[in-house]
Amino acid sequence: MTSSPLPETTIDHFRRDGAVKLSGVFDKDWIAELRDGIDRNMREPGTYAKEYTPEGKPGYFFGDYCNWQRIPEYDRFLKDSPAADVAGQLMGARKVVLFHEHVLVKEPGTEERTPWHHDQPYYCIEGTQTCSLWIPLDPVPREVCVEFVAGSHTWGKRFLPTKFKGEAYERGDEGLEPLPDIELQRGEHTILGWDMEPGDAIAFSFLTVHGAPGNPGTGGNRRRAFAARFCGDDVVYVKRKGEVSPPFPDVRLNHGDPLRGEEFPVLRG
Ligand SMILES: O=C(O)CCC(=O)C(=O)O
Repeated sequence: MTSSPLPETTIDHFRRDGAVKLSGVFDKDWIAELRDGIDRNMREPGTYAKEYTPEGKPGYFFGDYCNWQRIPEYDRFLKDSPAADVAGQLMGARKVVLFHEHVLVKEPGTEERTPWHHDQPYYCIEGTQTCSLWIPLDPVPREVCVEFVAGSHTWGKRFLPTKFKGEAYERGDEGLEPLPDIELQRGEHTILGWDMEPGDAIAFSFLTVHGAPGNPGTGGNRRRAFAARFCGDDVVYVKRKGEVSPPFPDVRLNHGDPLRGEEFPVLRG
């Protein structure tokens, strides 16, 4: 589905800051579709599902990805909602390819942070036209929202990945450096985050440094989020020396190939 043209200022802010809030881009039917999909996903977790909350701790932090081929609600959303068109406009891309979807649920009382990180160094892709849409399915106040370091996608840096449980990857790719302590340096950066309602989304580049607090769950609020990840014209598949996530074990592309095939459907262009 095509979306209305985004305001020029929204596109400019996405490119300048590496993250921008999009207000009211998905109607209530698409939000209901994704909520149904997450219900199904949590009832029937996939091969990669993770529970990040340690035994005995309050709340529940659940993550899973690469399930769109078996969860019809995700498949419909990714192919038929305005998401791919929105991402294409932001990236300035003619072609929009689905990379994958990622679900992150923090139930009320969850204490675990999502550590500060950026995504591209552990993704099996390279290129500049990248866009994740972080789509909350519950009201998310600013203090619970994912946060972004404005402009960090232009730092020209590649940071060592950190798993969501906080530990480093076993084998990082070559040439990666440790991420500075963003929490300690908060005052030195412009940190972006927003009050979010269902229907809103945050678009961000795969290189933008981001992290998220836990979810105290004031008023019993869940924090269900669906992240849809898209690539544009200049993105290619790469074989990394380090560990990648998602692993995509069945992909048979060569280093430098455009993304295509069953795992990476072309959604536009
Ligand atoms: O939802 C979260 O806690 C983190 C989101 C995130 O890291 C991502 O979508 O890349």
